[in-house]
Amino acid sequence: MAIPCHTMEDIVGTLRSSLGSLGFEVYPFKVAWYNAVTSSAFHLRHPEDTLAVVILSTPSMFERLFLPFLRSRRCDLVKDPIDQCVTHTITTFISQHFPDQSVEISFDYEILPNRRPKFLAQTAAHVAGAAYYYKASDIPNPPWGDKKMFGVCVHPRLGGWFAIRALLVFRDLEAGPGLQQTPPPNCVTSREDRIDLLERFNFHWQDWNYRDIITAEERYSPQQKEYFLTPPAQREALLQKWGFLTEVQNGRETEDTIGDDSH
Ligand code: B12
Repeated sequence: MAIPCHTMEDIVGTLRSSLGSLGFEVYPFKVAWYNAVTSSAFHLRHPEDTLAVVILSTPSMFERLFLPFLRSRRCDLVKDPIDQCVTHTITTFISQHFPDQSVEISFDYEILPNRRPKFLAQTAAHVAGAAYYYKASDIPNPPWGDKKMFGVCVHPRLGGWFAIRALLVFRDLEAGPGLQQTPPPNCVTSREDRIDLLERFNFHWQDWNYRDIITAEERYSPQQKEYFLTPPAQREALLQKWGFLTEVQNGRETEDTIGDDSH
């Protein structure tokens, strides 16, 4: 039975203790901080003091949550399995723990009809103090001329070994003066290192070296690397090889395996 939570501290504490044990990190921020840096087309349409929370997945999410999710056979292979797992976990968690709150949930992979992402994950991570967002526009006299270079966030403990998964907006909750903005740790300081980082992310992102721009305390396991290095179209075959998928997920199984819920 969920206990209604009403204060920002309760909410953030509940999110941190529960989602933390599944391999997520949780960072609160105020809508005003995000809107202060983005152009109006990307603004979050909520009053400026509204509590928002950005959720990151750390390397251990794969073993703590994703593999058990696959074993629970909730995965239907219609959507990306990781997206499905994160979506299921977060939406279920919010409805069970905060039934009295109106929470708008957005996921990193959601794109609006106008082709814009529902939220700017990197900006949210930066303003919340989670991971510094390094952008070409911050580099004086950049060496690439007018070429469009995508920016990248670096986490002080995980380097690039993480993903930004979701944004929660607690529509009726004001964060108030108890929440003060802390800048994210700036761990790539020199111009040369920032150029190196952006070149790794833009020109060689497939080799994942951008993730090791600083020494990370935690990295993806060999199994997780194998999963993400497998092209999406071949992941179903990989999961089958690992023994996670049975024919039930393709809708072809007999009833005796349905309902085995070990999640
Ligand atoms: C569309 C998209 C792509 C597109 C285009 C990339 C892009 N950046 O536009 C493509 C397909 C190319 C792509 C590729 C990749 N992507 Co991508 N992608 C996205 C996605 C869905 C949206 C990005 C977007 O459209 N941004 C819109 C532009 C306009 O935003 P912007 O450039 O940041 O501009 C804003 C800021 O500059 C801000 N701003 C202005 N001033 C200031 C000042 C400050 C201080 C701050 C904080 C902000 C700020 O205002 C601007 C808007 O007004 C995000 C997830 C998400 N929901 O955000 C992932 C994301 C950026 N991708 C990610 C990754 C990892 C990748 C890949 C490595 C592939 C992969 N998934 O493994 C490659 C690498 C890039 C490459 N070399 O190709 C990660 C990055 C993680 C990180 N550490 O930063 C994200 C965050 C996904 C995630 N779940 O973690 N991607």
